[in-house]
Amino acid sequence: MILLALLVAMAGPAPAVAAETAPAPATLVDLREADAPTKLALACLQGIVNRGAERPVLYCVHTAQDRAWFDQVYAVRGFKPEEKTPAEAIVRFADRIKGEVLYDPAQPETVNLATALTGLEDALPVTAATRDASRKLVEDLTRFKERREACRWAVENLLPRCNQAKLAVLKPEQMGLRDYLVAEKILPVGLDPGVKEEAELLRTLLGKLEPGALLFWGERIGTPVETRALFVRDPGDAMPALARATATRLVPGADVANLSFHARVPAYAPLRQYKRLVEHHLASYVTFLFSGNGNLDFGLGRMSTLWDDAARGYLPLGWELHPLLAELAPALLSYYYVDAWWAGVDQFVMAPSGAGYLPPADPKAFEAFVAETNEAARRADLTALSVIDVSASDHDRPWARLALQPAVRGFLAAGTPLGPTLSLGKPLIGETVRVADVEKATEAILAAAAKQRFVLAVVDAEKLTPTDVAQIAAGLGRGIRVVTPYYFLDLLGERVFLDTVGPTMALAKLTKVTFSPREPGPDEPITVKATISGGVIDARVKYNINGSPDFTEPLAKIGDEYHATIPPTLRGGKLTFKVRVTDGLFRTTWSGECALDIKATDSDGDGLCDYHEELCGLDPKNKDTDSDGLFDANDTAPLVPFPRPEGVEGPIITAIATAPRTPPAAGKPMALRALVFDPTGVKEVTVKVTAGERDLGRGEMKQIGTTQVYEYPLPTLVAGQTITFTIGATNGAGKASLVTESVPVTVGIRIISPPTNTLIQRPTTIRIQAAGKVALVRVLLNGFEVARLAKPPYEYVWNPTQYDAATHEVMVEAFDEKGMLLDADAVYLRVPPKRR
Ligand SMILES: [Ca+2]
Ligand SMILES: [Ca+2]
Repeated sequence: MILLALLVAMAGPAPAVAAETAPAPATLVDLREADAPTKLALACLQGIVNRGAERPVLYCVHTAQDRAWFDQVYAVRGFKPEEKTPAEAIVRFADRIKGEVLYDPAQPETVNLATALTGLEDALPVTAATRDASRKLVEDLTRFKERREACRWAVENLLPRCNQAKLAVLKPEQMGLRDYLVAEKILPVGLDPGVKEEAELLRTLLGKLEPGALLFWGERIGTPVETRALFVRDPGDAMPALARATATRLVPGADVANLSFHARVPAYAPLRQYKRLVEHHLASYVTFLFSGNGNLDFGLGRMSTLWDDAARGYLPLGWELHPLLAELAPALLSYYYVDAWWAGVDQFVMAPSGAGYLPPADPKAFEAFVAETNEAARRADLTALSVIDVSASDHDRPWARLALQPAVRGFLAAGTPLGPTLSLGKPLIGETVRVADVEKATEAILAAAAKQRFVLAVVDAEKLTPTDVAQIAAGLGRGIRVVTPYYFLDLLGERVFLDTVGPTMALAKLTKVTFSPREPGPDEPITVKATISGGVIDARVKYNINGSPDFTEPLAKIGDEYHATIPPTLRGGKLTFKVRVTDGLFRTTWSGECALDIKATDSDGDGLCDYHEELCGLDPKNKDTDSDGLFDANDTAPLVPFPRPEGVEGPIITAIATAPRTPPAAGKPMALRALVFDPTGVKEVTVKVTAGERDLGRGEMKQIGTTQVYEYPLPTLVAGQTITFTIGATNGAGKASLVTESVPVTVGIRIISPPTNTLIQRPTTIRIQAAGKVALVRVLLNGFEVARLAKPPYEYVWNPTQYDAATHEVMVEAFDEKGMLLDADAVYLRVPPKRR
């Protein structure tokens, strides 16, 4: 039995590709089969021609992933690929080549020197075999017979002419990064910090750079535990220690390519995160963080593979992103952000440790590091920080200073064994479980959750995928809730505060909520301001767009007011929000609901506004960009035609689901929905509903508006039944198709009175109806349990005189005898101001 969630299909297209009016040609060279001298020549040429260009013009394919990025992000965002061989590309850009630099493949360090020189002289690196005598010979590097000698010459003669704010330590065989080195005139050296004399030379070299200089290191760094071990044992001259000692910002990463291209294409969507709200009345919380250990190439390589995993987008997950990607690959970063916006469950955390792999030891450099980290957090909305602690004492710990930065929201300290705590009011937790094996991790999380309420599970991204994590999550049971990193930190902060400070008599009063602008477009953030007096433990905005799941932003105190920014909705429609305040007695109150229309043009009338379609690379004037019959708004891959299932000649019937929830709940009004489409159009859709042998009715499924979703109202269902739907449809060509799906009916609970938004002035009975085998009904007021009802009638008398004049949430939950949550329902009730 497969029931696709309708919401997923309704959520619309996959990310991140867009058409602009005049495509710019980009030369695409496949280097996967090329020899080393060709790769070097092309990477250097790429740096020369992309440097300073308004739009980059040369893209090299070193790996399949390079090709995938071009196709996913650039080919449909106004870049027209012109595939050329390496030789053709050199001819194409011959006028940009001012000479040649001769190097010796037998003396690998001359490759690094040649890279620097081609950057300085706009020359092409050549060997004796590839030398073109018609071009001027700028420099002959074949005189160098020894690595250190070559490096010393480079430090004396090239470094003064090179970029003083960036350096690279690179093995000569690494080609990917070289285009960027050439474009930015960065000197690469092949020094090994593990060799004593070379470490000294490297130390001298780093000392000549500007404070806070970036050090690109062509190696992939290990786990934070390994880094910590390095410092505990002996800092020695390992690269992280050397960078920390010389106040350079280490940027590790082995497979990085095309940065001269990526860095010159701006982000095409706001780099803002959308944070799913989770109500907090369950026992323990776990957050999974996919960690790339702070390597720059994680976001460019391995993460994009994991991103395509079938389970990604269905389970709340955290992903570490290197903050420099906002500068070095903004368009690729927007790809992740737009995609995360669709799914609503992926969140990004700043990779360790902010504006450099490790905070520098030098106090002055550290201040600069802190300011840079705050700026990076603000720029890409990466306000949860993954930090590595290699300090000997609490005094030196980086998070205390970072916690004072306004953009920093909390810390996840990978590799550090540390329970949940607060650092200057900002939540902080160490790694509870390292996830490298499904079974062991499941056991470890269960064991940890028995001891502490919050579990940070850091996932080894090299070994495990989102599918593996979904398997772990399934093994945790209902007592442990998987949440995104941001809400995890918010809940943790609130909990630790309550545990350490305890309830206080500081009562809070929410008196006013305003927002601006009054008529925002889909690309504009919305600022919400609230006036709250008294002691506030937590204040936040809860919002949704067109009935989406709820998202949240915290309100931060600015002057006398509290402010939050709702990110741009990216689509037109109705935005609704409420403000929730929790005070010192852990009482929560809600504001009334604010609703505003986000005005946006939808030229083709498919339900997606033009701005939204442009973001996603769709044709705003064609409701079915790939002509597969499925409108863009319903198409999860709107640029790739939907493959017609074998043997199906009539319309494609998919995303069969019951609403408002699947599986259907007993005793509640329910409807059946299906997405039905065909390139020739759909003529008729009918359904037959049965429970075992019993006929529960049949009829026509009606199209909802002009969407491709068809609906049929269901009779009242009984828990324990299995319902079978047989849907038939015919298309414009008269061909028919038939699909059958079965689903069991589960328990349903609902509040039958009073209805939501009722004004409550005197003690009022909340009447609850539960259908099916229910062992327990819980009643929660503003998230806190006020009653447990073991048998019907399920009723609770609520006395509003003890509550503030505000909107209050009443939630009911049904559990089975094993304590599994079966269903829930909620209403909002208003208490008017009291008369004296
Ligand atoms: Ca449209
Ligand atoms: Ca389509």
